This record gives sequence, C-alpha cells and structure tokens, in this order.
Amino acid sequence: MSKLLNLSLLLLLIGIMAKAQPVPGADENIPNLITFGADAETSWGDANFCQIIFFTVPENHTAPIYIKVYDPDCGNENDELQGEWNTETSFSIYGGQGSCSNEDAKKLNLDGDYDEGTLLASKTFGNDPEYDQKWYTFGPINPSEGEYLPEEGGHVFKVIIEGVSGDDGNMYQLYMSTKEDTQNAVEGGYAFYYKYTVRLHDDPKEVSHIYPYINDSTIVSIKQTNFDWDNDGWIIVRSVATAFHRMKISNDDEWATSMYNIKPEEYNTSLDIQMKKHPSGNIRNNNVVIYFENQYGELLKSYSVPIGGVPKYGGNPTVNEL
Ligand SMILES: [Ca+2]
Ligand SMILES: [Ca+2]
Ligand SMILES: [Ca+2]
Ligand SMILES: [Ca+2]
Repeated sequence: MSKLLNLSLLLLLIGIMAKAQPVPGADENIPNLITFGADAETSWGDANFCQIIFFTVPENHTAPIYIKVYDPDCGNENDELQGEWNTETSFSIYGGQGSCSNEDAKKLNLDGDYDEGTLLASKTFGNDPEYDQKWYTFGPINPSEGEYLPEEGGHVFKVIIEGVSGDDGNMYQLYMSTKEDTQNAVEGGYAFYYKYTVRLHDDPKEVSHIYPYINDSTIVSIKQTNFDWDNDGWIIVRSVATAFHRMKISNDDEWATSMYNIKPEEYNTSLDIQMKKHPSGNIRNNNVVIYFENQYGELLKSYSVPIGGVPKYGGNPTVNEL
C-alpha cells in the first residue's frame, strides 16, 4: 500500500472512534459469535471450531487495555446445548512479532503458524455458571505487547477462540476496553477479522451486516464463501455503486460461493453485505460461516465498524428492496 493510501486509511480509521470495539459491532447487528466444541457436527454451523479476531490499539494510546468476553462459558443461557453441557472453549490473546502479520493467521484453516506470537493470556471455560451472562476480563495488557503494524496505525492483538472438546455451541461477544470493570471503548481502536462464524437472529425482521473493506485498486472481483446457511433468506451486496446484488447461499452442512465484480467507485470503501432471513421465520438458531477473497485468493478484512461508515448507495434510491 502506498504512503498516501496509508494516510487516507488512518484518517478514516480515526473517524470510526468510539463504537469500534464491540465484536460483533453495533452496525453489524449480529447477536453473537459462536464456536462449537471440536466434537460437534459441522451441520450445526461451525466448519472448523475456531475463530480469530484482531484488535488494533492506535499508536497514541499507551495506557493499558482490557479484552473482555461476554458469556465465555458454554452452558445455561446464551449457548447451544447438544445432549449434555460438556464443551470446553479456550480464549487466548497473542501479541508480539508475527502474531498478526503471519500469513497463516490470515488463512482459513488451523495450519502452520496461525498461533505465532507471544501468548499473553489464556483461559479455558466449560459449563461455568459464574461466567454465565457475565463478562470475563483479560488484562491489564500493555498496548506495546501487541504487534506493531504501521499499516494498521498501531499495535495489534490476536484473539484465538478454539472449541477444545465437547459438542455444544459457545456463543459470546468480545470487547476491547480501557477499563477493567466496564465497557469503555479505546478511542480510535478497532476490530477486524478474515472469517466470521456467527449466530443469526431468529427474528426475520432483523437484518445483519458484514463490512469487508476494498483496500486495493487492483481488486477486480471478490468471491464470497458461506457455509451451512440452511437456505435462510438472502445475502445481498449493497455499496456506494450497487443498489442490490444477490449472492448465493448454502444449504444445510454445505458450502456455497459466488462472485461480485468490484466497481471503481468501490475502492477505499466498505461493502455492506446484508444478511436477510427468510420472512417465514421458520429457521431458528441459524449458525453460519462467511468470508471473502479477492481474485488472488487472499482473504479480505472485514471491520466490526465499517471503515468510512456504512456505504450509501449513490444511485436511484428506489432500487433498494427485494
Ligand atoms: Ca454436549
Ligand atoms: Ca452461557
Ligand atoms: Ca457462551
Ligand atoms: Ca446453519
């Protein structure tokens, strides 16, 4: 990326500010992340029982930060039971050289050095009532313990969530905070990821969103891949230049892919990938996986708060519904 592009990205990131640290983010309107135990069936919606989320602390923030997990246990409320509760999930925070820049950490499968870096903190949760519908707090963490990446504008931390054993679905949310006891956003901080495994809403009126960022003018097309969508409604691309473009969705325990051609106006903007449920509302507890690649097969980053804001379609405003 050129220096000029770096600067414009940074200015956009500064514009994100305070909403940036919950994962899933407010604009995403996704109820929870989900990771199943390693003994689960993939037909329940998790393809590989692992999730990786990155948090960036801006260079000018030097005070300690905390990484918090809501409902880290797998039991009782806010989790998916299969048989009896028997699932263990580990949450691990990495920093230091290579933790976030290693190519293996940006890939889909747990191959090679995806867990490179310094392990700063880790905890494994089972069916722990004391953490049910409660926050667990990692930290204090010194921002300098993250990997310094100038292209991200600061120090980056990697959070790996792995379903160690069992077959239940662990639902949770993450938050980067300046405070131990409350959720207080790090100004200018943000979260991003290359792949999302999430629980969709049950209410068909709710629309969820993912915001991949088109960072590079050499991107001519993207390929979306989704897993176990259960034929539940529609995935739609909306952007500054596209009112409506339908993407292919998968059935139970299946993968689906489709392409979208990038328009010049979309460089340096986020796409708004809208996930609309089937209006029957018959499909409940729908867990899904989704990711995006450019034409070189490199995964695109999505930000929990869209860079540059939610893109507004600039054409005929009446062309916007199914
Ligand atoms: Ca179980
Ligand atoms: Ca729980
Ligand atoms: Ca949970
Ligand atoms: Ca599903």
